Formats: sequence, C-alpha cells, structure tokens
Amino acid sequence: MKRRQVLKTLLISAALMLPAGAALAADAVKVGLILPMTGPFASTGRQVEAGAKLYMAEHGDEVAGHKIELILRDDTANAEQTRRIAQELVTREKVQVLAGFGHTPLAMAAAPLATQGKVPMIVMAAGTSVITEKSPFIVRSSFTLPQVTEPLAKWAKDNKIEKVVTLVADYAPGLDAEKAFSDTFTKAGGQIVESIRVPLANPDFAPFLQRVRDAKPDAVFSFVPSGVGSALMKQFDDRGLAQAGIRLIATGDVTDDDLLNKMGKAALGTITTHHYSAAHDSPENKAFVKAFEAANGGMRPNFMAVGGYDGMALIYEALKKTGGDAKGEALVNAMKGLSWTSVRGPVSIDPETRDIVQTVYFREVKEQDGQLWNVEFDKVEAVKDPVKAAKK
Ligand code: VNL
Repeated sequence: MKRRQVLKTLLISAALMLPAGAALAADAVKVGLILPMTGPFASTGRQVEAGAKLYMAEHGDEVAGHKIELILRDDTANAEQTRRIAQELVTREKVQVLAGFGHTPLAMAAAPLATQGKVPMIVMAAGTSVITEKSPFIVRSSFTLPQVTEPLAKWAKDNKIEKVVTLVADYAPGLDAEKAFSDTFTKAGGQIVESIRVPLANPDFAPFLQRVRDAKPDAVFSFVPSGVGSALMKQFDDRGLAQAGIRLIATGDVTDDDLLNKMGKAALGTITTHHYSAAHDSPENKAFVKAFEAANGGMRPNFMAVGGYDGMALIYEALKKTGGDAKGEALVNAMKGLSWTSVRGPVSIDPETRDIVQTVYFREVKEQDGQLWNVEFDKVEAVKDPVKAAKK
C-alpha cells in the first residue's frame, strides 16, 4: 500500500471507531434501587440505600468502562407500588439491574418483571427461602430465615432448653423461621408447646407474651422483621418473662443493630443467630462500620446495610467478569459462583440456587464501652439455604 492510502485507511477507521468508542464509554449501567424509604419499613430502606451508596463511594462509579447510575425509588412497602415501579424502571428507564426489595411481598411482586425483562434482580433485604425460585434472574445478597434459624434450634437443645414457644411475625419469613425452628428442634428431641403468630403491622405483643407466660416454656423463640424488635423487647421486659425464668432466643432481626442501643438493659443476654453483627471482629468490618457511621451521621450499620453493600459488590464483580457486558443472562451467569470476603465474613453465590452461602454466627447481647452489641461467640461456616438443599 502507498503511504497516502495507508493514511486514508487509518483516518477512515479512526473516524468509524470514534463514535462507537465514545458511545461505549457513555453507556451507563442503570441500577434501579426499589426500597421502602417511607412507611413501616423505612429503616430498612435507609440502611440498604446507605450500604449501596457507601460501596459506590469506596469503589468509584465506573466499572469495566461503564458508569454505574443508581436510580432510587420509594415503594412505601406497598407491593403494588413495587410492581409498578419495577415495570416503569425496566420499560421506560431501561435499567439493566433491579435491586433492593425491603421485604418478601415486595420481592415477590417484582419477580415476574425480572423474568419478562430478562433483568437481574438483586434481593438485598428480603429473606423468605422461596424468593429465588420465583425468577431465574434473582440473585440474593441478604440471607434466608431457615439458614440462620436452624443453627439456633440445635444450639437451644444442646443448651438445656427443652420446651419452646415460637412467636413469629405472621407472614412468609415468619412462617419460614417457625418451621425451620420447630422441625430442627423437635428432631433433636425438643418440644414445641405452642406456636404463636403475631400481626405484621404494629403488633401489640402484650397478649401474646401473656400466652407465652402461661405456657411456661424454657424459652421463647422469635422472629420479627427489622425495625420491630424493640417493641417485642420492651413488652418481654414489662411482662416480666425473664423473671418468670423464660429466656428469649431469636434470629438477629430481633436484636437488629439499628435499634439495639435503644433497647436498653432488657436486651442484655439475648442469644441470637445471624449472618452479620456490627461487632464482627475483622479488619474489613471495622473499616466498614467506621466509614458507614461517618457517612451517615453516626448511624450504626445493620444486616440490611450489608445486604446493600454486598449487593453492589455483586454487580461490580459480575460486570468485571463479563468485561462490561450488562445483558441480563450474561450478568446473572457471572454472579453464579462468585465468592469474596464480605464485612460479614466469607461469602459465595450458590450457582444452583443463586442464594448466598455464608457463616452463621451465635451472638449474645453484651455491653461494651457503654453500648450494646451482638457479640459473636461461635459460628457455623458455609451455610446454604437448608430448604433448597433438602429439596435436592
Ligand atoms: C424480611 C426478612 C424483612 C427479615 C425483614 O425486615 C427482615 C422479609 C424488614 O423477608 O420480609 O428482618
């Protein structure tokens, strides 16, 4: 080729490549974050949002050549709103990822839209086992109730608790927790003397706790969603259940780090199992808690914040793996099998169920430096969602 020709070819190819390249760099990956920012689960929305935002502040807003754009929408914890917002985000905003989902009915409402739109849906908060089976595009960064409950049922039987009353919020995750506890505890030889379900919205625990008192169990096992635990704790104290020799054991949702300090001395000694404590002793978690508190006016992160933080980690790592390909199937496939060191400890995404595999910790509420903490004293590693494991 003559020099002039070479130059011309180069100029033409440069002219052809430039707009394409410019378009690629400008092509933002939009993440629609749907959360209850107002209403009864607003504390969950606030925590998840802060967790997601902290991850982006620490890791930058560009991954594999794409800018990451977070679009936050408030569903007020109303499932019809979740569905409508998810639809609008997928069809009009053209988001490539849906994320958030503050409680189970909200995640269930959005699942069909993830499937129809082939859009990955990151469940950062909700914890009912069945959720991930509602769409092949769902990946979960939170936990499942059976996952954290089974170890507690075993612990109870091993620690001289023979008779238990279960007391759970009357909706899907509560029923999951009730079944996981009852099945595991009775199999180990324990006895469930009564199973009580309390309304989800503004429950008055007093009459239910009176029933617990009358049943005279060794312990009451409880699950109530994040944000509700302090009301339960207060009533447990007011009714004098501890003085009557009845222990409170619970999932960590009850001694939620967001509220724990306000619960006061009544919470001391409560044994719980969960996947995250703000007191988790690792350099990653110490840095996380410090940065989170600094960015949020001193608010302590709870497990919801970690669901948001790790949900963003999932999106970032998957995009790196696909080299920036944000198509739904490619992204979900890239998420399967991912593993990393979370602030909660080692985690991975089960490639078969798209649930998170993680350490479950045993904790006791203790006072340290004038504050209340869920202090870990034992653990079970690499716990999968046991409901799905049993189906195989
Ligand atoms: C759910 C599970 C919600 C655990 C929670 O708090 C929670 C849920 C709002 O799946 O609805 O702590």
